[in-house]
Amino acid sequence: MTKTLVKPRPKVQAETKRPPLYKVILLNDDYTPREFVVQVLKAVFRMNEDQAYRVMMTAHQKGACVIAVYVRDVAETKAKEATDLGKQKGYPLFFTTEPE
Ligand code: TYC
Repeated sequence: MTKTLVKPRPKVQAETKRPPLYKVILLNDDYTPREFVVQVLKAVFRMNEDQAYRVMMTAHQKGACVIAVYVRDVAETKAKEATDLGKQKGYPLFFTTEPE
């Protein structure tokens, strides 16, 4: 009788490995009304009034603010959604992403 030897296959990747994360960054501009920035942050990033106001003011004063961290696909989708809300109103509001 011949024995078939089955080599144990190494796990392709540990199940515990986490996907790389991406930051969503809000950029300041001179034209978008503060209140509109706050509205967008609340709608797209589920912030409350207080959080949204602080983030908006940080971007306003420093030029940019990291607002959240997600997996790549979610970060890119949210950044585009938020940027598009501004575009619809004719504002240059801009959200970008970068790897953490
Ligand atoms: N600087 C804008 C103004 O004075 C407000 C603003 C804040 C715009 C943050 C964008 O990311 C931003 N109307």
